[in-house]
Amino acid sequence: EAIKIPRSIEEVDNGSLLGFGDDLAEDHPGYLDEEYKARRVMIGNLGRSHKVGQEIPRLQYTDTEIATWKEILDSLEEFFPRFACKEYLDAYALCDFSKEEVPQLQDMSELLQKQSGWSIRPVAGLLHPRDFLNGLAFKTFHSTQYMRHHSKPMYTPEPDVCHELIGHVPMLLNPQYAQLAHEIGLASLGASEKDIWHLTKVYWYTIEFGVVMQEGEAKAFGAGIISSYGEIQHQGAGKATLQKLDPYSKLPKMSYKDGYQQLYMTLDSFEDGVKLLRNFASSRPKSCA
Ligand code: H2B
Ligand code: FE
Repeated sequence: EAIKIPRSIEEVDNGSLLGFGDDLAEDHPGYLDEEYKARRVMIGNLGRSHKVGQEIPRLQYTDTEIATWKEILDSLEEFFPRFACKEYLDAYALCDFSKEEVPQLQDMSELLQKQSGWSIRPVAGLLHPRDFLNGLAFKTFHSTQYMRHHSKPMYTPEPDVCHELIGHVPMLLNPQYAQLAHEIGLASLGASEKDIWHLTKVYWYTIEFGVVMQEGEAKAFGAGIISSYGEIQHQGAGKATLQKLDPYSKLPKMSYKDGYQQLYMTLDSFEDGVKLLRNFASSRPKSCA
């Protein structure tokens, strides 16, 4: 099948989901909660029917959902000053998150547009990697809008609105980091299946689990570290292996389920990371260019 290269964000499909979608797996914390599942379907449908250019519908989060948001934020804030990189701390301050309500994707999208020219597009769940990466090429971040299950506030097996808003959105306010994400996206346009898999790993070791060297220490910028109560302490404790990111090399297999990462890839700085990924992206042969 021919690889389609989208020419605009409208041509990137936001409906092709991996993983759960509406049917939660047996080990998902919300598996037996019919009310939770119905709400996810409702919120997912809002994402599915969203058209580029429209405002993202505002959700009235329930008291239970707001309590989850507050609990996560309260717990993580304790660790940010020690373990997050300085760009994250600045960006987090700029977000000025309330704990009395869950921020609206529309408001965060407007803040992003103003700061770095990026937009948020709502999506019903874990998006297909090609579509997700292609979105980055159009400075668009596909974001879920539903909340994780309240029974496990510190755990989610999939992206949820807390992971997106705490982990991803703040860093995208930083123009250099946003550039880095853009380069990964550009490299994905028209890429072969094999290259999409490689770029998924590049994404994993930077945007999701990246660390940057600052004053001799590896500081977190990856959303999977920043937005996780356990992972941020694990990474901050400094026991995992560090390895300088080399996008040209074969990258190690990603581990999704077996606890925390045992290996983090480092950037010397965001400036350095942008250069590295720009050179890498422009050296990629396009399978159908
Ligand atoms: N979809 C959504 N909704 N959020 C993500 O963070 C995400 C995704 N990450 N799809 C992508 C896949 C990533 O794991 C790579 C590119 O496959
Ligand atoms: Fe993520």
